[in-house]
Parts: sequence; C-alpha cells; structure tokens
Amino acid sequence: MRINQPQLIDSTLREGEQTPSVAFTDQDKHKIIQGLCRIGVDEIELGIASPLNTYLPNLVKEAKKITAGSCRLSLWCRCKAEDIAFAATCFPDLLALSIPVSDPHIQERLGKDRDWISKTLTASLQQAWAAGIPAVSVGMEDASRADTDFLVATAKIAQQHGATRIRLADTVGICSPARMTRLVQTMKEAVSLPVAVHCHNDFGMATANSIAALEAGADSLDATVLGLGERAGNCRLEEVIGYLALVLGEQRYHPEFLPELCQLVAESAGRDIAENHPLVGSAIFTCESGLHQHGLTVNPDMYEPYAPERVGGTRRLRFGEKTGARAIQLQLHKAGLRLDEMQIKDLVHRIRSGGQVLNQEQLLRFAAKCC
Ligand code: HCA
Ligand code: CU
Repeated sequence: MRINQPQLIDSTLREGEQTPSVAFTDQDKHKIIQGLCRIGVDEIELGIASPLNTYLPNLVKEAKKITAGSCRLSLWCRCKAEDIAFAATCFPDLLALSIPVSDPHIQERLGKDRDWISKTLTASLQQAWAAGIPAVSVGMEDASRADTDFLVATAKIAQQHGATRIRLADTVGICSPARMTRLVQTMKEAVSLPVAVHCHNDFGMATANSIAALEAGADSLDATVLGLGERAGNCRLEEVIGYLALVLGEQRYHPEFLPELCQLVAESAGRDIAENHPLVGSAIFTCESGLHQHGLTVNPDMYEPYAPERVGGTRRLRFGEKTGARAIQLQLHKAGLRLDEMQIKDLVHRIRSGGQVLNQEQLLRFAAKCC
C-alpha cells in the first residue's frame, strides 16, 4: 500500500515524560534529542509550555544547537492564554495546541460546552499567530470518542484560523485499525490540512493504528521511544521507524541507531527493555527451534523480515531440546565436520536430552568430541 511520505513527531520528552516516575535530566534530554535527530525524526515535541516549566526556553535553545535545523522543534500546550504567551517566549518552530473534543471531557472535566471549545480554539489560534509563533498544530483530545459532526466542525475552525495541521488523539487507545482508518478518512474529506494521529496503546494497537492512519492518508504520526506515556503508553517510535524503514523501504530513517537510543531512554527512565521487545529486544534474533533454524540456514528471509544487522543485531542459533537433526547437520556441514548418520543421531539425542542450550561454538566443540 502506498502511503504519503510520513512525518514522524517524537513526543518522548512531552508525553513520554508524563509517565509516572519518569523525569529526564537536562543531560538526558540533550542526548535523547541527539539520538532522535540521528534516527531522522521530523519533529521533536520538547515539553509542555507552561510558565511552571521554567527550563523550557533554555531547552529549546539547546535543542536548536543540537539539531542545527535538521528537524522541527515543537512545544505542546493547552488552549490557555498564559501558556500560549509563555510558549511564544520559548521560540519553538511549532506550537501544538491541544483542545478536548469529546462531550465527557468538555462537560464533565472542564464544565464547559461545545460552543466554548469553538470560541476558545479560535481565540487561542489568534493569540498564537499574534504572538509570532510560526506554525500551530491543533490536537483534538479524545477525538476517537467525539461526536463526528463536532470533530469535523472543530477541524474546520482550525483550518479557517490558519492551523498548520490537525492531530487526532486516540486518548484512551480504543481505536482499532479499521476505526482509525475511518476517522482519518473523515478528516481528510473535511479539511485540506495535513492530518496527524496520536495513538495510545491501551489495547496494544497503537502502532497498528498509526500505520493504518498513514495508509488511510494521514500525513504524520506521534510516537515515543519505548512507547513511554500515560498508562500503557503510546505508539512506539522504534516500531514505526522499523516498519517504515525495513518493510516500506522509507530511506529517511535510520533504524540502525535504534538500539542505542532505546537503551539511553530505558536507562534515563529506569526501565528495562524486554528481551522480545520488537526491533530492540536482546533475544529477537535468537532461534532454537529445529524448523526455524533449518529455514534460517537455507535462507534467513524465511523467518526474518529484515537482516538483524539493519538494527545492529546478530542472528544467534541455540541448540538444545528444541533443535532438530537437520539444523544440526547443516551447522556441522558448514563448519566442515562430517558425521555419519549414527553419530548425528547420537549427537542430536545427547543435545536434546542434555538439559543445556549450546551456542554455535559450543555445538561444534561438542560434536568434535563426539566423533
Ligand atoms: C493527554 C493529552 C494528549 C494530547 C494529544 C494531542 C492525548 O492526555 O495528555 O494534543 O495531540 O493523548 O489526548 O496527549
Ligand atoms: Cu497522549
């Protein structure tokens, strides 16, 4: 499926830092910005513009030095006059204004009505332009639970008042790919602005929903490293970079730098990376089962969607109770070791019942001892 050339917005330093107990130091932030830049993200959301976040003007300044114009630097804020005024003093390349669009958020949380939302959004956009902010995105919070007519009407207001793009937030992660597809199509039909999506991972579908959005015509997506974010987090940057670069052949991103960046964020956030974590888990290229080992030895494409080296990994074969005769035979053959049928049978039996898992080197040593 053809997709528009996507724009990746990283929100590790904004939504990612909303994760309980995650607080990046300035130094962490600088290194993360460097890593994101190297990978090729198009925009970095640096934080929440609020007068309480006094560190932000300096962070934007530092980020400009680090990125040297290679990606857009944005700030996120609510539609509050003092926050927008503060954002302007930080000189971001773009301000991501956020406004709730679902009735529960509008009525129960804010105690307002739809009309108030429309007026507030209009005033906020006018204020942002008047303050000299060069680009303004409008994020529609809880878009996936909003009334479609009001969602469209809000997007039209954003367009009418010059918004640079709109962003649909699946705030509680309830979308499925098909639902996300419909949401994006509705938006693309309603306005001529670039459409972004912000997907949460409450049901493990954030990446699938983000890719579905791109396939449905969306122009940008939000992601965070390791999916850091509220609750189950957000769309994982490593997964979308991986999919775009390694499956769809998008050349602008550099998945080979993912392990380093993910490790850095994991350490800064005090998180472990599961060994089977997509793209960056330490064991994702380790194989022990006979069927897969045989296929991998014939041609790695059989059981790998991309070469491990593309993400700085190495294929590792392990030989133990799941390993079959054919896979072992192929390994020995490749190493120039010739065993007769009886010897192979005996070797396989000993490996499978030995209660140990051997690596390739250990297998060869073990086999040499046996013959
Ligand atoms: C949040 C807000 C947000 C906003 C997204 C956006 C969401 O819950 O912290 O402005 O595009 O998920 O709705 O992150
Ligand atoms: Cu969010």
